[in-house]
Amino acid sequence: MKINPKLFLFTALAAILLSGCSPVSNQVQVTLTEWGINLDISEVPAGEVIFTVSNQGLLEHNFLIEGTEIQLDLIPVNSQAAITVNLEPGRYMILCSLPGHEEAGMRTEFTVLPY
Ligand SMILES: [Cu+2]
Repeated sequence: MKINPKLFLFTALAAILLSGCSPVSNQVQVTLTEWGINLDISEVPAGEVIFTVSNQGLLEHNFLIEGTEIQLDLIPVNSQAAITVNLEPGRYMILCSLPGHEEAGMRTEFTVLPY
């Protein structure tokens, strides 16, 4: 196949421009296991944030953002739950509040960037 150099350049430029202009994600994929909380991204812009929380452990877990009212109650094994919240800029702790779970490692930091 012959590649048209002009078309190639245009496509490359378009790809660069599009990636530069795409909005920062406000969706966070959270994975719960024994004993940890993993986030696919640890920073989001302020405003609406969608957390999708997947329990890939062998025990039930919950999801709580320390210092807020934001909480998802017990998430069964092999299930996922989602919550949409509004967050002010700042640093937050995400944890599982079941007895002993936070101490065992189910705690992680999360940053909401300024407007
Ligand atoms: Cu837990």
